[in-house]
Amino acid sequence: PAPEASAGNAGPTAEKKLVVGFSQVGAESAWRTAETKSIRGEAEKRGINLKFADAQGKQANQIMAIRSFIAQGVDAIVLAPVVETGWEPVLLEAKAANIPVILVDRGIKVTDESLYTTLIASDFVEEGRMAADWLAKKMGEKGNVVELQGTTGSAPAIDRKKGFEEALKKYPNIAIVKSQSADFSRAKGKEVMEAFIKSDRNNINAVYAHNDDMALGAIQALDEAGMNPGKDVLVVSIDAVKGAFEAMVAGKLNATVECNPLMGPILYDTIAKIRAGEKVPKYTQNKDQLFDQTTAAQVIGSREY
Ligand code: GZL
Repeated sequence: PAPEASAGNAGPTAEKKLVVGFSQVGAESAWRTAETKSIRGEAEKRGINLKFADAQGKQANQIMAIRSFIAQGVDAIVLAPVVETGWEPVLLEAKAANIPVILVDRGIKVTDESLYTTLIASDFVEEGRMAADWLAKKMGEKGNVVELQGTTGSAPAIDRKKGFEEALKKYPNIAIVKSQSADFSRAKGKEVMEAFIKSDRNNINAVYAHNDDMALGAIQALDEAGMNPGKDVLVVSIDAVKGAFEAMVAGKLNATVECNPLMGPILYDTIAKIRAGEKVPKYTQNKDQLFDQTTAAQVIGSREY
């Protein structure tokens, strides 16, 4: 059958459409949804043929998607890796097929760094440090913190924990008394917080959540237990999604560190440079900043995600 008429194949003179395969982690949080929207929306805007695969949080699905992109002979592969390890075999196949791999939002651990061209992501260790320093001051540099970790084995969960603990070394009277993964999801954040409350409600002065979705779940649990989140129990998290600003305006969340998900434009600019044979840095850091209740009300209207 004749190829369907579309702007992409207006005839032999038209430039061939760029074809990009994107293996996305899943749809576990508002941040993730915003990232997907940015990457898909920008492809649309630029007339790029984006093949999108949602892995529902499973590395095996991401590996299958990458294999399929290789079989289709895409021009570039974009990967938001759910965990840090286990990528060598499939990335060797992409390298053998001479298809550049661009990592977005999370890094990986590989011995051979040539297995990916570049990483565009925030510095999660720095985010953890920022959250800890802000919380320590707010707590008067003393008290007990419970921690809701992100997805086990993921770069953000490992590094946000690392940065938080590193900064807490300056505050010997603050202790992390409980720490457990709630997989970056609101529902699990509520569940794990309920368990923390059940086991030791009188020894919780603050909550550190690796993302806003888990923090919002924890706030729900604290509210239901009558524990006055944002006042009697401080809550600090990371991402700075719209829901976090709403919770700060309501006085239930105390602060959130922005981790920008709007990767679309910088991603396709980077792919264009790679295809033009330009040198791109191995790592491009997205800049982050902390927001708290002092500015939440005037900033919320301008938030893009
Ligand atoms: C950070 C990203 C994390 C977000 C979470 O770059 O990988 O995963 O902080 C998301 O909200 O689930």
